[in-house]
Amino acid sequence: MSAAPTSSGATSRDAALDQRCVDTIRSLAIDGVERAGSGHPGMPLGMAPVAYALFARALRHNPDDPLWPDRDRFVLSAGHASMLLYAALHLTGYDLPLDELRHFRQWGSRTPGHPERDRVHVTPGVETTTGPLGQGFGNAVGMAMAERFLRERYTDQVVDHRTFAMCSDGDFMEGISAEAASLAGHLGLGRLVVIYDDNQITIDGPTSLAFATEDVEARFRAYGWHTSSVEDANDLDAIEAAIAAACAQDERPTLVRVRSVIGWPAPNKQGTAGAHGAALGAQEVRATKQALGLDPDQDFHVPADVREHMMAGCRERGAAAQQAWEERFSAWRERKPELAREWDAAQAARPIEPVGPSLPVFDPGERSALATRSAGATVMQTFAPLVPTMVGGAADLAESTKTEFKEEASFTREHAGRNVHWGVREHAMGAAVNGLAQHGGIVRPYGSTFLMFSDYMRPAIRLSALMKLPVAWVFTHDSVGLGEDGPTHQPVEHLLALRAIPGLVVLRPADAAETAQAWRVTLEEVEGPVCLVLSRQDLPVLNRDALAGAEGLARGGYVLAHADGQPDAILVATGSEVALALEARTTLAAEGVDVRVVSMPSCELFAAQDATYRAEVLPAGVPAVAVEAAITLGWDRWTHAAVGIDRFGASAPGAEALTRLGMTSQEVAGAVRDALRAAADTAVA
Ligand SMILES: Cc1ncc(C[n+]2csc(CCOP(=O)(O)OP(=O)(O)O)c2C)c(N)n1
Ligand SMILES: [Mg+2]
Repeated sequence: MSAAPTSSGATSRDAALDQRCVDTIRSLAIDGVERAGSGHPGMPLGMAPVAYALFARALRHNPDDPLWPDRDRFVLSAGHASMLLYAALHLTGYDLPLDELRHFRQWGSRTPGHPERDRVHVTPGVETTTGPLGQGFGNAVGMAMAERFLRERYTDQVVDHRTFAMCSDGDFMEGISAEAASLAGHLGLGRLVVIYDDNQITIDGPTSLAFATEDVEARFRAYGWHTSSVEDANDLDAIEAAIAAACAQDERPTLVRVRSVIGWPAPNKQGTAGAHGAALGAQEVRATKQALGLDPDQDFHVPADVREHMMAGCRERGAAAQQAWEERFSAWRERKPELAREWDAAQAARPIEPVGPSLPVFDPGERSALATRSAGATVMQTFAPLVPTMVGGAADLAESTKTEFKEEASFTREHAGRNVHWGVREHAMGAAVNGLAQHGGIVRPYGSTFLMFSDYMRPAIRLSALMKLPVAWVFTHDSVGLGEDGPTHQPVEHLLALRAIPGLVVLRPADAAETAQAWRVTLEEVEGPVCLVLSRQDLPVLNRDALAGAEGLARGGYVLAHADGQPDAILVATGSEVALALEARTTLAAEGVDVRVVSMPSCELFAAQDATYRAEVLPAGVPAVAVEAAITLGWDRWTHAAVGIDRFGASAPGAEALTRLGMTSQEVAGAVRDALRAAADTAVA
């Protein structure tokens, strides 16, 4: 590799100054890692010219207003290279002072390792990066979909930007990127430009260990991408030419493969896995700076001309680009007041108007039983006009999960409709839904599949919670009650597994009315991600005249059925088991036992209520029994005993599977009697 950029194209630029900028990125990155004593110097050293080409030239961004809606998006999928991003952000004038770089990876700094995007953007300029390789690539696909959808809806007067991503070998070894690339190719996301750091090194050594035969470019071409390559990461002109060519593509996404040397020019570590994930060491840092012609005694040093060139230049260009957009945007607002109103609501991730008044009312007299997935379908149609930029779909199960907007078009290559056909690609769906939300302007993007397949998208669900993204995960076929498909399809541990994710709201409505409320709460009240867990089988439409109204769902758990005064016992049930609890209540009432039934569609929302409310619903000292067609682990937080299914299910008609696995009102009534006996024994003892 050459020590200085090759000059393959005539430019009016000051090549020496460009080189100093690139090398300043390099030196800041290795200083940050060195000071932290941890981090990843290899990719920042190798890919600094690409970061420079992007941040100082190609990206249309305004460091003084990192959230300007029409900015280009940049995703560092290989989030381990975060010092590369921090150095670029600092040098281009974002509010990320050198002191933050000095506190790389330290508690409370704005320069964490693998910076995720928080709802409020912890680090200005970080759209997102990812820890789990491949997720960021999927996010970028979602962002490009968002741009496409919004451009079509609001015209390129107001939406006209690109999504760039930087990926590593690991990103492309991960299967999720195959799914996401295939989808991006299918949709022809021409505004997506992905740069691949082909340094032929991963943690365990050279890619020849495990990635020798794969031709990534050929694979992407097969997906329908445009590809190009740059054979020397130090060839700034070639990089810029490749990016420019990518930006000229509007029909197909582009992969630019850049051959780099990890850790270049660290004399002892370049080209080896040793440069990937550990500080270089003081001697090697000095030697690297010397190789770059920098003063080895200077730390976190930014030459004045570099600062002037990168910072002033980017801020000036960014401000001008944003200003031009603001003018177009104001003119558009005046011409299109209705759309502008919609835009404002969408930017705030909210419906145009409250959805409550338009929600359907389900009358048990008209229809006595309805699957909550079917109720969900009806509810979605009623709120659809109030969230015109809500986009989503199922992973090839729309017929089953019933999550389509009926009167709306599909999201295709030709037209960005609201119904996305994700294909059988749960991993990519998860990451792209997150990307749709990260982009902004798309209200509650959603992805849907069977509850059991949530396992295939768990990393994305986890990241949605970590980043507090306003997305909806709609999971149907929520218990062994789905029946004949058998135990591979019957979720038993999934509710608990989802509840274990901090910040994720899991909502399992008991009937049609609760399903309507569940969507309302999702669209209007919960800031972060929500899992809607719905039944395949019909459930009784509860007679709300004789019971409490479904609005109680907003508090997570509420008293559904209860005689006045202190009950003898409490049944706490979720989803399909609420009807079972009501039956058991009737049985026990005939025996003189007064049972309260609490519907608990969301443990998280209930836990967030104040102690007084929680004690009203679940008074201390009253034996409480949980009922849920799933493993019982976790219910001891709320109840003294639980009726559930602590084993895998079995292939049988749904009703029989439920009965044989103990989900009967007799079993539930028996558990209440046991709990009352246990309480009495304790009292005597
Ligand atoms: C899903 C996932 N698995 C494993 C890791 C741990 N990990 C971090 S980087 C990396 C691979 C490093 O190779 P590459 O992606 O080529 O990055 P480079 O070293 O070239 O910068 C691995 C396995 C991860 N971050 N995410
Ligand atoms: Mg690599």
